[in-house]
Amino acid sequence: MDKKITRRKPARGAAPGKPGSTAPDETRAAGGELHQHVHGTHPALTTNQGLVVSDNQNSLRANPRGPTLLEDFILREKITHFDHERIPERIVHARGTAAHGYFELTQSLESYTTAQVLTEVGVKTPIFSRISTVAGGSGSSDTPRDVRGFAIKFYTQQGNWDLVGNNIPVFFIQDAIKFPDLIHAVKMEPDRGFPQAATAHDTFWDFISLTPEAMHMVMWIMSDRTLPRSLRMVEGFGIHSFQLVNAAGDVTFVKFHWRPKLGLQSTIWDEACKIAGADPDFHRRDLFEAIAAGQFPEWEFSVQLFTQEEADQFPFDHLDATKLIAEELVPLKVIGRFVFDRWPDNFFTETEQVAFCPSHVVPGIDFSNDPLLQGRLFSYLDTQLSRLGSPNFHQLPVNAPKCPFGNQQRDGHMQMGQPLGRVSYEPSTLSKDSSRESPSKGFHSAAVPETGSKGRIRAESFADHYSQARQFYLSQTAYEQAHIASALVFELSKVEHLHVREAMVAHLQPIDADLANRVAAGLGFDKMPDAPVAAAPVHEMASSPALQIIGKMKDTLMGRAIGILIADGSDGAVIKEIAKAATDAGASVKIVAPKVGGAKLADGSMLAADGQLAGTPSVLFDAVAVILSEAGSKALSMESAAIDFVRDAFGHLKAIAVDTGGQALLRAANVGQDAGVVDANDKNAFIAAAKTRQWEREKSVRTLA
Ligand code: HDD
Repeated sequence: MDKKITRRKPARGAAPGKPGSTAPDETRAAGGELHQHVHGTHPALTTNQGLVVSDNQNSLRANPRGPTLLEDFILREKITHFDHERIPERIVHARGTAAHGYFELTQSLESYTTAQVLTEVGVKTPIFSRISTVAGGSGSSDTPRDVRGFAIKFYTQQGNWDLVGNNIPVFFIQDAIKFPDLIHAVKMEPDRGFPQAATAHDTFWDFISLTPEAMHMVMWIMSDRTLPRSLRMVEGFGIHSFQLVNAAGDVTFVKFHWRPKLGLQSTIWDEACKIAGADPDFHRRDLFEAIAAGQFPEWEFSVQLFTQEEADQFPFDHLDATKLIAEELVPLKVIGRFVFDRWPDNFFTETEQVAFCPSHVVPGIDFSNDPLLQGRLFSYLDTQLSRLGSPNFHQLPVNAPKCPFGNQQRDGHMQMGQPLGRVSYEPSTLSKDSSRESPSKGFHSAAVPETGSKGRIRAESFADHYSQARQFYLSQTAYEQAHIASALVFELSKVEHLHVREAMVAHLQPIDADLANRVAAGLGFDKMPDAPVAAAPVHEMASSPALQIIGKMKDTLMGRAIGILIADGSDGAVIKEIAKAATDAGASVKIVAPKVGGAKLADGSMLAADGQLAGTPSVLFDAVAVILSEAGSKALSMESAAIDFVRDAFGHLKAIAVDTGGQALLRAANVGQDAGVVDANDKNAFIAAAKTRQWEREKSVRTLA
């Protein structure tokens, strides 16, 4: 809303009521137009020094049409502050969305750890969590094919614990020293400044084709895991093994997992691309609207616990971040849940300034020797210094612990505290109340023995790069396998260098010969490139259905959206029935009409629309209903937005409820009939079909690899 300022005195040299003038009892909006005064208790607008500003519309000029004076310290303060509004965006994960919430422990891990956040059942620990894409800049869209970062800051009574994970349980590389190369390869190519937020380009695949350890992650990023339907429908993983340490100093390895209450769900690639155009803020808006509606997103929090002796039996090294421990091998133990229940008050001060560091742990949680994690322990603190510009970034409200904290660190840029007394060192005898170390309560690193020779050596146990990639691919449903193969064809088709395409197809052979054949055929190869010489034999691993998305979808419409397309003459009773059935099933419903003012229904009443047809395509919904009169259908058959609405819904494998009148629009759009296209009067059939995608339909709408 425009800020309005009351003028008490006409400005010198300007006529009352004209631009540049100020008349009593009138207000002027920033644009200069005059408004009636809005009564209220507005505090005075001041400079940052507390000086009340008399005029926020005009800078100080030598005369009304003369030059602006350097003397205008009010203008200079305002513009200077504005010029410095942005801080460097995150080098990765620049685009993100965050929320406040709480973590509630339901099962104590007391025998494993001294971390109170994992031992005090029923205690609600405040959290702040940020979910992000990786490759794009902060203004990029929400739905590129990309990993989602999922960072959680637990404000525990023993200090802040940051769990900085992703929605995929493995990573591209085994050693942190490769991270800058990986990120340079995936980001916009440096000479041309594109593509934004995309892996489908030469430098990414060139680097990946030279990095066999990335092959497991390649399977995950080419799967629909990187196309989430909603941030409320992604899993999260701490990825690395961490160590839990109990009161006796015993160590147990742990991996952290969190699973969404709404189940997993993804979009179709073509749909994700179209969403980016229709609503670049699709995920951010979805989370905002869900929290505003009181539908608080929730995740189940679990651990996988295992000992060194058990780890020694695994056919892979758990310190290698390109490997996961299948749920079938070490089951997940559910120990709690977390909920997002409050949107930040201010995007910049919270979502932008939040600083996560994997090095932020609490007593009872320790790191493992995973070389990727070890490098991360350095990188994040360094990044915060560069982004936030001060070693006092922990004093920002979103970053400050919610338990007492203090030490003898002093001064620095933007020191906001007011440390008292003459003692700024430890130990001291001069002060009774300065902070001291606490051997009993303090953080102790796990006392694990270390032996061996120093060197830049990758462990032999890290050499198998294909077995888990194969396990992942073979654990997918046929539909998901086809999506992986097609994604590879799409991505590699964007690669200009033939040798890079060939090198990638070569890597697919040890993963699965059929996959390699499908991708080679999709790229139009006339012969299969030679398979690479694998550094370790490929093991056959047990299938793990827990790696699927389809297997982890929930039979629910909770959190899903239904769009109902109407026009003048639509049947209000049918619309009402469908809308009620959908909302009863937990979905949100939006009415889409050619005019946002609504449509005049068959009974003469007006029904307001939530969205205008051209700006509300069916990609924004999980299922649609098309409720039209014959005349309405005929009129919409001439509208490309209406044709696209139904054709995309069909092409994106969504359920479509249609009444007799609406059928004409489906025919005009060449939309076929199948089990997912149901009579609008059979609302139960529609609700059942809307809970899933019509996977069987896919072969009739597109050629998959
Ligand atoms: Fe990282 C940000 C997750 C490897 C260096 N990372 C960042 C964020 C997430 C992750 C979720 C965004 C946090 C936020 O919302 O502010 N990163 C991961 C995961 C990794 C990983 C799950 C592997 C398992 N990262 C990784 C390595 C390095 C970094 C190996 C460097 C050696 N990551 C950074 C960073 C960022 C970051 C440059 C950028 C912004 C920030 O830290 O705060 O330091």
